[in-house]
Amino acid sequence: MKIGIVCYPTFGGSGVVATELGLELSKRGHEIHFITYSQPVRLELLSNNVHFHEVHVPEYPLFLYQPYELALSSKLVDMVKLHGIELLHVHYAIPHAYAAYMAQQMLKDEGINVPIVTTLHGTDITLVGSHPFYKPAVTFSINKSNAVTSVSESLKKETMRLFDIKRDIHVVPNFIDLEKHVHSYTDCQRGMMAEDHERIITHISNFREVKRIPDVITIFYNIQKELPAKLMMVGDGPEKEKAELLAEELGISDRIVFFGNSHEIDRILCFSDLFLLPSQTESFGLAALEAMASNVPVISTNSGGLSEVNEDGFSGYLSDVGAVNDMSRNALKILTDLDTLDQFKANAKSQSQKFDLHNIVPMYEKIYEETLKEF
Ligand code: GMT
Repeated sequence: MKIGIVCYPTFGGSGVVATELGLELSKRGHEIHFITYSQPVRLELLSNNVHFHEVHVPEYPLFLYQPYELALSSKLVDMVKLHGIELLHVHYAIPHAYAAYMAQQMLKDEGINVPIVTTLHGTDITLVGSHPFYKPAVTFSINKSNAVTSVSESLKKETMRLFDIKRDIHVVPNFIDLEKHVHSYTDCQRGMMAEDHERIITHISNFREVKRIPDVITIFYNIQKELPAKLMMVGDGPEKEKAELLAEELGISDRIVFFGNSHEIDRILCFSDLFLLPSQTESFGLAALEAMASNVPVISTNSGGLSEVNEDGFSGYLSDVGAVNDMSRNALKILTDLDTLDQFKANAKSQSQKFDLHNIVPMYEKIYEETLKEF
């Protein structure tokens, strides 16, 4: 199949899923066209059947806001015509599903029919999409898509609760390429980051309010009072400075490394002992899955789809949002004794195998085939 993939090309989970999906589909013989405003961060190699088409938005002084959707719709029309793209798979409803619908209508006018598959990722529904300013357009775009997928049961339920949805939603969970996470957790140059007796705790996110970054710092503060530990803070976003200030106030700055956005997630996870994800809400928690695939158990909240990913008492522990003392106690339960830690590491790896890309990607292929047949 010739598939056009639209996504945010950034470090965010939706862009990562879209990119990894495109790459795997290309290995399975499909021709993939990424259409977005810059080359997706995880898309390192373009090839015979992996193409990238940049959406340009010319600046014009009349516009306070440059019309990205318009530029994207036009680019989609051009690329479908030029490359014979058979299906558009858009990741993140806003504004991608809306722009794809406009492109579909323009193409229809020229006798070209292209179905749209929309994948809902989380904040497009829970935080942004349900805002009254966007809600009618998001509802319309979901209902007009030819197939809709959601990354968890929880997100599907939220979508049905928040919007007037008149169609079915398929649940296709996030996935992981286990072959990329084959390293052993005993040999990861951890000596560069910490002493042998220190535990390494890691958090990776876009440092937005929804991630509850102060909770990460507080949980780590409680942990390091009980045993020697270091905290790796990976990513960048509006809450980063607050986190740095809190660490200073608590007198633990020298125990925390702020990496910023990193292309070396695998290396950092390789030397990590525990992953913290105390989010307010999380439709899935791809970062937690990546941690588990690297043998790293997860301390998370039980919000959104996290309970579909992290199994309480097995791959880590789940607590209520804001229950930092409970999360600290659970972290210490895992970290204090080395045999327990090893057991949780092995469990985390085994839990991640449920999301093996070899089982999940065919679910998307089946949806494409059915959509094309029915369209
Ligand atoms: O907030 C983020 O983590 C970024 C956001 C995105 O759209 O890039 O992530 C969402 O999509 C990911 C991939 O499906 C999910 O794993 C994340 O849980 C989800 N984030 C939230 O729901 C807050």
